[in-house]
Amino acid sequence: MILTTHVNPDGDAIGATLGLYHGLKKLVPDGRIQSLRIVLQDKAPDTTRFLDGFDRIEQYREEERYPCDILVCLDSADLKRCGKTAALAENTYVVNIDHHITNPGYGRLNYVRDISSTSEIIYDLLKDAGISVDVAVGECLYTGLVNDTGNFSHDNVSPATFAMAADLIGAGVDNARVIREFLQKKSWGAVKLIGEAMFRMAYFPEERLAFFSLSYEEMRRLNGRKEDTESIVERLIEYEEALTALFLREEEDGSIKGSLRTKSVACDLSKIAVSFGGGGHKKAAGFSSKLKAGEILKKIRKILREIENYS
Ligand SMILES: [Mn+2]
Repeated sequence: MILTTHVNPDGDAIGATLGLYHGLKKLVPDGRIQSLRIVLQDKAPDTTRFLDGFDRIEQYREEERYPCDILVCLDSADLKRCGKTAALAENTYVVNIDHHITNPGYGRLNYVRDISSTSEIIYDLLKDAGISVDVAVGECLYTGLVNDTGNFSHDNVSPATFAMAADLIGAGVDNARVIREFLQKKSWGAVKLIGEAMFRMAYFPEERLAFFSLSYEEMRRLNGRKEDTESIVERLIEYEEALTALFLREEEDGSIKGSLRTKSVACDLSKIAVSFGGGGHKKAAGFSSKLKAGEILKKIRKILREIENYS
């Protein structure tokens, strides 16, 4: 069995994957699951290095063989979001566990729920299976929760989310440690990139859109890594006048990775993201596109101008 998650994995992707990994290890006596592995296209972000099991995460290599009877895809709105590990889905029983409303149900077994995070789904699964959630597992799931709720600031936080958080803290998870390790430890590159984004962000009053675009060349010049750009879109939307934020980042191959956030109740970003081949949630979504950054910006501005009662 192989566990995988989406490209450019975030705290929820890693937290849910490691949480399930630990849970399966507890559920099935040693040796019963043959070669339970975690294989991802990309490296897990350094901010998740403190999590138990981080060193078990393997990066996919073309030349290696991956015997696989069951492939579990976590936090991936569609199969191609898994990147190169999507190839393992061929002739394999695919289990799809996710919380993105745009998920089409690409697995043989699909467990998709519209809740805060995939980590919250894994938490429920572990509880239902009667698996005890200890500190190590709890830290993984708590990190996922903190990631996808914007540290409990988004409106995907439900009473069940807080109940889960309370249970994890009760099990010994150190809230301050997770926040410090995962959220408040930024590399030099990350700090510089956020500074650059804040300094150079544009604002389009008609669409109430905060916007920043980063070329691959600029990212290299600032010594930034992909994972260092994670929080930029969340910072753009902090501007009080802005209703929507768009962050575009050029990949090495010239394609554009887009991230969207909105405060508007009239706006459904998951639909916008789908129209660019991506997916996500109403208030947070993303996509990857071959279009030029300028074209994407133009299209999104037009879409926003056409939304009724946009406020
Ligand atoms: Mn997620």
